[in-house]
Amino acid sequence: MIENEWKLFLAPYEQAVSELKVKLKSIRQQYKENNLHTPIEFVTGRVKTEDSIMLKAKLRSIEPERIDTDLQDIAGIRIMCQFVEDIYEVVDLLRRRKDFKVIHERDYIENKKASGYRSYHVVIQYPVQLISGEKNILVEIQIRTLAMNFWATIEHSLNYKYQGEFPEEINTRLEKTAEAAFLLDEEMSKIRDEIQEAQHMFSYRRPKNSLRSNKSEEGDPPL
Ligand code: 0O2
Ligand code: 0O2
Repeated sequence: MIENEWKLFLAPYEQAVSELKVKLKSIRQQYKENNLHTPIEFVTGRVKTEDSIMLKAKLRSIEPERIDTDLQDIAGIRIMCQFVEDIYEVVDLLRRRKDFKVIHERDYIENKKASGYRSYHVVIQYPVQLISGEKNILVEIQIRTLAMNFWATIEHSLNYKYQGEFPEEINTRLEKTAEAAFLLDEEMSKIRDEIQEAQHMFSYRRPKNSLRSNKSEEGDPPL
């Protein structure tokens, strides 16, 4: 594909990611406005680059004309949660949506990957409205706790450095840190009620003209 063809090919994916980010952030907002614990901590999204698409297609022997059906994560959304229980609440919310259809689910929490990776993956079919009409595209939504995200982010950068061929020592340490992250999630779940009560008290006491900007208030507890 030449540059302009790539631009046209990726445009609906860019649109889907932008729309979904707005929709999912609005779920968070609705929970907050109703003074309820929000299962969504923050949302990020990205569209794969041309290079990354071509590389993955080559590694999987996917023909160029099948890229949009066989590569499910050209558009990717990531939802971060505080607790493992929140992940399953988010998955339920996604299943009940009327504006897209869940077509695949992969539970890498119950069935962690050999690398130690944990996350819940949902692939949806999302209709994008274009001037040429409606186009259904696939979007991969990864739902994970903050601890799972911390581990995956670090492992991803190491993977980039070592191209998956980790020295034995790093491999062992990564396995250990994956278990430590999981243990952290388990321990947090055990004191979930206490944490949520504290967070609820914080949000009630926070003055409306707090000096902190809205952006930093989004994810962190207020000062
Ligand atoms: P990116 O954009 O760099 O994150 P697979 O056959 O397992 O590779 P498949 O069938 O495409 O993958 O789907 P899967 O496993 O549900 O999702 C793949 C994506 O999940 C990856 O995207 C990662 O984002 C994430 N992921 C899966 N396994 C791991 C892992 O061991 N470590 C980390 N850090 N992330 C993982 P990409 O293609 O790597 O792209
Ligand atoms: P906003 O401005 O409403 O989106 P973009 O839409 O381009 O700004 P992008 O590039 O998809 O966002 O993702 P980005 O910038 O990585 O992060 C999206 C949101 O997640 C931003 O919040 C970030 O502040 C928030 N975020 C990213 N990493 C973390 C983190 O480690 N912890 C917490 N708590 N939040 C994080 P907004 O204000 O919704 O951005």
